[in-house]
Amino acid sequence: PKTIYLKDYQEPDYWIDNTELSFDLGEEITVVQSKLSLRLNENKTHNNLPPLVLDGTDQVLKQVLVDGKTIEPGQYKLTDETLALPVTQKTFIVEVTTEIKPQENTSLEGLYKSNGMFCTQCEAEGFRKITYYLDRPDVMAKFKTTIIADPKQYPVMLSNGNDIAKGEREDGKQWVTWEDPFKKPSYLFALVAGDLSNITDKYTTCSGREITLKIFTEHKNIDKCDHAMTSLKKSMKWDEDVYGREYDLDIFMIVAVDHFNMGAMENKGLNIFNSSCVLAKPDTATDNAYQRIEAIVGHEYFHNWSGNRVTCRDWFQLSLKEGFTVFRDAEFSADMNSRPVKRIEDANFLRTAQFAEDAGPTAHPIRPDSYIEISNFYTLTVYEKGAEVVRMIHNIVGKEGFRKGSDLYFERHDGQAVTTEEFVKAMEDANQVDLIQFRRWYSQAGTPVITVTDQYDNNNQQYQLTVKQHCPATPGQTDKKPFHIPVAIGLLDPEGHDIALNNAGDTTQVLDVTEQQQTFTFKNIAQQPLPSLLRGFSAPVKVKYPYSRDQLLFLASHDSDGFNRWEAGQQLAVDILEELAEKARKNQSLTLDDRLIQAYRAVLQDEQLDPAVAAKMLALPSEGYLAEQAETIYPLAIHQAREFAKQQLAEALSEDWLAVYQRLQSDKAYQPTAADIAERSLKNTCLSYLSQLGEQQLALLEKQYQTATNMTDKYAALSCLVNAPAEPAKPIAKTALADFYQRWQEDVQVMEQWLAVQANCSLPGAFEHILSLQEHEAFDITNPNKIRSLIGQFAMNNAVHFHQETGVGYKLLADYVIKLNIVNPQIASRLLTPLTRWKRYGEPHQAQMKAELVRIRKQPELSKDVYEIVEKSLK
Ligand code: B3K
Ligand code: ZN
Repeated sequence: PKTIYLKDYQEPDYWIDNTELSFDLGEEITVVQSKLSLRLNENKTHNNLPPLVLDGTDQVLKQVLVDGKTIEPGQYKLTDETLALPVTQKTFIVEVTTEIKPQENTSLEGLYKSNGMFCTQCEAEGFRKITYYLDRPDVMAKFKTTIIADPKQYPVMLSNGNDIAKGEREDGKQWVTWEDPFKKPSYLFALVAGDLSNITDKYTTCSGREITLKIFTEHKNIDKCDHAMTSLKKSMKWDEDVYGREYDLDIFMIVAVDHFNMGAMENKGLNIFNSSCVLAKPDTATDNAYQRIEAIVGHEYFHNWSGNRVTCRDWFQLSLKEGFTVFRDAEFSADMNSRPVKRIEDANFLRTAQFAEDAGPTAHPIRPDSYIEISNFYTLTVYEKGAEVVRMIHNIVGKEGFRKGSDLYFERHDGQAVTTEEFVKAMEDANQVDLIQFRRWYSQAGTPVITVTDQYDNNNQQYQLTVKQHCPATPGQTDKKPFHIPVAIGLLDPEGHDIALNNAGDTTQVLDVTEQQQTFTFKNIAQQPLPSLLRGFSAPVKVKYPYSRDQLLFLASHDSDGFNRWEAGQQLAVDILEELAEKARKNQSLTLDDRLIQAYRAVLQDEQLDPAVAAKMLALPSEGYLAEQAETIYPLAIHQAREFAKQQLAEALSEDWLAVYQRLQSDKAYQPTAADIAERSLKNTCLSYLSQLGEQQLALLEKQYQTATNMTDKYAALSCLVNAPAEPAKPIAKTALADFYQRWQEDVQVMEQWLAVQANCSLPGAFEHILSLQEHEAFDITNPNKIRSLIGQFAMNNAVHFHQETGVGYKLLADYVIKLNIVNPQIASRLLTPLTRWKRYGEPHQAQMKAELVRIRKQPELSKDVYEIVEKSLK
């Protein structure tokens, strides 16, 4: 397989101005006809007219015409991936007829079928599986699409833009034509045809235009669309209020599809969603699902400007649209719900998963330099770290400055395909700031580590912070230049109050760290302070400062920065858990440091605390986060240490858990509001500790399972029952799982949850049970959600069983990678992630994980997707 480099980017030889498509959808064969108006790219110098080289795969070419004249097979050149045509004019029309078989397309890329309905996924390079085309994001055309199908099976036929004509053919088939007035790259094309219901609503934009909103699903799911519709209207309003961005077409449509490789897709005017990211009702969806739906509906909607109106020049620029849009959706969620909690969740996720990616064999900058398969670059780095980079710019130029910058960006580049450079430039130009050094965040991979030391001079009343930065080497990048890191800090006096850092009385200051080592001096500091570092997680870096456990305990109860209060508690827990894990590994006896119990007690007894924040503060760092912190990972020791701490906390604070649990009982009707979600999350956190307490609390779990009137509470109880260590819990859990299945076996989304709760169970015997679930009716290897629920959850979140010492967990995962390599390469390559981290594990894990990677590499016909990841991991 060939590597593509950013440095080789060249504009295309030809542009496409207009694209007319027709799809005759059939059960055996689908016939695709395209008519493209082409024009020589005069920006480039050409000696003579170069051939037109179109991208295309997995289709049968039936006919080619140029300016109405047939091109015979001898005159064109066809390969597995391209069709080259001779060119004689500067502008010309190409007409191509091809045949495809969507019903056999299991890659879920291009045109495929899901539960009998036709749908598409074109980003990044799926359009070339539909027809021959210049399938690259800098080629932007106006699309007109006609869909022809049997109206009995496919009464609903949708594409981008507005429907402008429809009719019936003599053979009884129906046709409809859609026209999209906005130029777009092929990756934003979409088509849907099926027997669907919809809910309809209206939105009046800030300039008074009325937009029709529609959400389409299979008939049985029509009662699950309301939350997505509400979320859509909130998103439209928010983008007007915060960014001044108005919707542009007269109709906006969302379609829910069961078979989908990722969360959703922002096709112009016709977003296609994984049904799990759009469908919800109180008795089948959890609070998590409700919040995820709001975030993803927002994300895809926001792409209409950050991605569609202004798109990417090439796929190396992916973070231009994704980093920016993740930042936008995070701010939207923060505005709709709890801001500190959203920040805690995002930082926690980044530090667990993205930091691991940045420290592994597939580390890459948010703007990568090369790729083999672009699908492999829809990563946490491009998305989540990309969003953090945009957030840093936001913090550097301030809220108003950022708005000036985004206005300038949209105004300058509307209708264009641009690079991350244009984004940074607009921010600079609108604010007269210098982001030269800051640009290194786009080109250098790896997580910088800042090491902070301090010195207090009592005589001069001066305090000094010395900050050193270092970024570990990543593949292909050994010498890193210093980053521009905005480090927000505060200083606490011995009573725990913030010290004013300047005459204006500011108590948080951003230090612009730009050098390898820098010292910052604070004057008029009356007593030795305690620093609160990287407040609000102001940069995606690791911080090292030699806090004692007592100091962390102090910060956890006094820091005025909500994020850092949580963070201090986490650091305290990490420090204690690391020591426990080390002892567990050496088979020494374990005792829990009383300071952790004190910290938890303080949170439990503080009735003023926002319950959402309290729930976060009462959650131990995940095994994944602890693994990320470790020099060498011993997953079983980490698990043992964490379970021990959980048990000790449950016992030591049993009365507090129960008191808070009881205080939060409520018979309010379910509403997914921030306040209610917060209370449920604290209540169910208490329940999970109570579930550690053996027989005495089983009745409580059982009661919540049976009487819950919403899925959040029901699922929390189910999960606690399934994971309760006490022997008498086993039969109750078994009955609950069976009951849950009986009740919701017809509901696809609930069944995903049912598989996941079992895949996550770390109790003895759970692995055999997981193996048996592969044969269960509720599982289906052709459905990515089911793979993620059972196999993905098992490998990512069930360390004891995945990392068991016989290596059978690794083998299970590798077997799926091998099967999916043929069926669905994108999912295969994603699933592989946990194995790629082999170098960080102690033995016997390391050798066994590597052996499975080697076995995968030996498979015949490795897809580009899997090949690239395996190859990089074994280097
Ligand atoms: N842009 C799509 C992701 C497409 C992934 C293709 N392999 C969803 C999103 O980020 O909004
Ligand atoms: Zn996106």
